[in-house]
Amino acid sequence: MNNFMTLGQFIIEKQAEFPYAKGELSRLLRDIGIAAKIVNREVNKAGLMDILGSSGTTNIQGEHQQKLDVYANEQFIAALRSGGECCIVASEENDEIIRIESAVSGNAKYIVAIDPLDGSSNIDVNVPVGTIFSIFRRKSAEGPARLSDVLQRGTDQVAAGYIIYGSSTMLVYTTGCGVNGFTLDPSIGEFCLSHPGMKMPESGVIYSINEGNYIHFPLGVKQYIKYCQVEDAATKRPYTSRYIGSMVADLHRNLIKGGIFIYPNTAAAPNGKLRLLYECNPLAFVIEQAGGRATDGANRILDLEVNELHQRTPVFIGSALMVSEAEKFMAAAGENVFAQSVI
Ligand code: P6P
Repeated sequence: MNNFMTLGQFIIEKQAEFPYAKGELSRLLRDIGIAAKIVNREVNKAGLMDILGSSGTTNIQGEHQQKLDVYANEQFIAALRSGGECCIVASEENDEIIRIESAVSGNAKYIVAIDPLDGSSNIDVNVPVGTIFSIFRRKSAEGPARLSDVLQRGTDQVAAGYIIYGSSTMLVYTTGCGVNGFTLDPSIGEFCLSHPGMKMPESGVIYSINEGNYIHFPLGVKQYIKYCQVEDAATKRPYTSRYIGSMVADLHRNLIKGGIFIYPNTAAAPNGKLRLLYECNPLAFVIEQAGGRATDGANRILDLEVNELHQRTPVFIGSALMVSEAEKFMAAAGENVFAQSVI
């Protein structure tokens, strides 16, 4: 008798909690789990196969696509297409939405927004990377699903999560009833429940930000970084700086240990770098469900209007007390104040 619960068993058992417990969302999560196992197999062989390095193409973001970016994108789209529950995929790797024709004429109700392989520039140096996914129900009642079905607020997500391909491969997701983590057991090829009911520490001592961009940060962010570095035993400062350059890996560590991740705007990038639809919204859903907080420095990420497919947003996400502290510095400094230096 095995004493573990697989992702499939968990989904079926929890299905009653899903707002639309007819099995479609369960099957959709199963499809994502299948693609994750296939991508994991290739990520783990990177270096042994001709699958490292750039594909020689660029995506709409103007970013060089890694071979594994393209491969992961193809695998998730294929799994969603064959699963039959998804009618549109919005991917970081594709300029436009992808209509799943077989589903559009059918009765597929779900939209999936995905970053198939986030942080993939780290693949060649064996740093953990991740997949981030966000699931909506289509809003339009009939006819082919359309862009307006995709451009929904984060609060409208019915499920969201990520896969981290690291020292072990984990799938972490929420359907709005808490957060659960599953670790892939390669010996049986199943994701098994390893982190039930994940809760983010209310505070922490880790701050994650690319300090190489310090001179370009808003004044409030500069002042918060200096606050993190001040010696103060009562508040366990100075904090520890940890930044991997792979958002899923940084967020996963902070979810377990406590901490704050910040990718702010700059004068040159007024909306920051990270994408709202398939990076910040799904991760904000997970982090909030685990008891954390996610804003753009002032406004709740999940409440932000989504007007464009590849819309970017500044993001402050992590332990609730740390994010609130950072927001105080942002409010006191005023919006979009880019003082040249802060000692
Ligand atoms: P920078 C990876 O490209 C990514 O989208 C996130 O995973 C990561 O947190 C961030 O960008 C790193 O960006 O500008 O610090 O290299």
